Amino acid sequence: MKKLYHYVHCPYCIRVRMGFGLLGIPFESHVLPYNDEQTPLHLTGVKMLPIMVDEMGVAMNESLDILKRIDEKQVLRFDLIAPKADGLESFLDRVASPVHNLCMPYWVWTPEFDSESRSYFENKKSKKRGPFNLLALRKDEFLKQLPPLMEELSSHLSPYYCGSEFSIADIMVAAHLWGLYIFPEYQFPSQIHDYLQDVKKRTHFNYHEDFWR
Ligand SMILES: N[C@@H](CCC(=O)N[C@@H](CS)C(=O)NCC(=O)O)C(=O)O
Repeated sequence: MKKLYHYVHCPYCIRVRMGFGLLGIPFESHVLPYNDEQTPLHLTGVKMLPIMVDEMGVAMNESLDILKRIDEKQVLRFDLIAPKADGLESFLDRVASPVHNLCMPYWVWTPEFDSESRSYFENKKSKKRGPFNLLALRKDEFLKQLPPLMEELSSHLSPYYCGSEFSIADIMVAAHLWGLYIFPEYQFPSQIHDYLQDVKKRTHFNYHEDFWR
């Protein structure tokens, strides 16, 4: 069986979990503590997850490369993204900033983290974003950035990001937005919530499953 090394909150890791789920490929799940540098460095030479290790023991990283490798029958329809690729990448970049600023202070209190990995994560992330207590105080500023982004997303959905067919683009969008469900004062517009729930259903995604094993 393939092994997947991942962080529960990480959108790139969620992409791969969703892809495995959509394709019905079972995998051995390994949630690594964020401060474990040794395991990813040993597997790929880079401290970055997700990492998939195949049945032959070959390790690879990069979420989209992993998904292309496991998608033998091209169910994920990477071909549909090309005309929308720039817009999609730009949307993901712009939405990541408020999502991460709002959610990081909450993610670190989920069972994925212990005190050491929490300190490691906050030390690393606060270099760019500032301390998490200040991020939490600035929540209104970040919340205000979300409605125009949700409207932009909404204008692309008909009902899926690339048109009538579900594709990898929907997994990329949903994986980036999923973490926002943790933020207590944010509610997705109902169309976006329904869209995310549809992606969840198709991909048999269960965000919390590794927490309660
Ligand atoms: N391009 C990579 C990005 C993966 C990535 O950025 N992973 C982050 C977690 S969200 C990571 O492993 N960071 C390690 C660290 O900052 O210590 C992909 O698509 O897989």
